[in-house]
Amino acid sequence: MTENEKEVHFQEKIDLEMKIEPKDWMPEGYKDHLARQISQHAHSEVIGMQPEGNWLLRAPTLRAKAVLMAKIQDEAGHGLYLYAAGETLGVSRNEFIHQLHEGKAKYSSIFNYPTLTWADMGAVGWLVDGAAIVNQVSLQRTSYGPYARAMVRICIEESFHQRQGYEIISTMALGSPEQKQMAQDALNRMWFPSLMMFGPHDSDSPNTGNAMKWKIKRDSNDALRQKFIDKTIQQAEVIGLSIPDPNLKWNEEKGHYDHSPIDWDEFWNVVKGNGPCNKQRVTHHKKAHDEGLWVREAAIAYAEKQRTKEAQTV
Ligand code: FAQ
Repeated sequence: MTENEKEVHFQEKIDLEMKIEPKDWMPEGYKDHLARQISQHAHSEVIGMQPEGNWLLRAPTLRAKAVLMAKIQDEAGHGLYLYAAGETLGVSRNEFIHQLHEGKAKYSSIFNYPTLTWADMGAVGWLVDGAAIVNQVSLQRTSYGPYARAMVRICIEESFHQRQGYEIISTMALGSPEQKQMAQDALNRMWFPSLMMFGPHDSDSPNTGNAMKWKIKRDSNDALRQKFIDKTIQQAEVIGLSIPDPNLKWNEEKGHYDHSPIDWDEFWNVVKGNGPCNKQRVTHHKKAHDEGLWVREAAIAYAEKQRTKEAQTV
């Protein structure tokens, strides 16, 4: 088959909703696009452990601490599934991490905001995991098999994460006036950054065209953001919190809520590395990575030893 025929056959498979698997032929552009998105997704899961790790030693009860610990460990697992999915594209995990440290690979803007109070643990689970689920449920139907399968498993765990966050925020919202104020303050600070997780407007999203053609993305940034807004407003109402947007209004004609414009200057500033915590997050990741070198070396040495042993017994 010529390259052109291979490309036609590839697109036919995509159009027929068939999954592309690691050994299948794929255009370089598809491979690069996936490696970029999967790695930035993996980095988000891992960097996302930091804002929550900040509260682990200050959780108000033993139960809250155990639940938060389990949740943070799940995020590490999500990073692992995603790095493994990314490695099937021929890029090593080391290379992905190198790109993160060099600032060539991105991670979600939301994790560059500080978590100032315990209520933020509620807001992260409720809003950040809630937004992540909306995005990831859609990605369960992505065209690349290893990414789609990772998403199925991740979504099951994310729904537990969203519930743990909602439990924290609702307990505080229905608690004393001071607790309710903390919950409202967390919502005020996290609302717009959560909407930014879905990326720029479709008209300013350079990757969407190919992503939709190749069915890597199944819904656009704006469509997913709107879905998240529509479902989250009711959740806020149930616990008596107000979404910090005076222009939220049900639009009968569209069947969706209208909302205020998003501050895209703030978004790009954070994406470019100038958010409140960007430097802290990457510095911490580098330090942890360096300090873990001996663990990686020990694991490699052990695997080598086992291989030699097995070779000798054959
Ligand atoms: N932050 O052309 P588009 C989680 C970049 S997991 C930073 O629209 P695309 C779990 C984008 O990369 C959360 N950068 O790009 C958890 C591109 O730059 P590039 C992570 C962003 O890929 C919870 C440029 O802007 N989820 O939270 C952002 O078509 C709690 C132009 O944008 C995923 O990663 C942003 N928000 O659409 C963990 C889902 N938005 O790469 C711990 C998978 C855009 O060309 C605690 N990813 N950019 O240099 C996706 O679905 C997509 O990649 C989008 C962006 C929707 C994020």
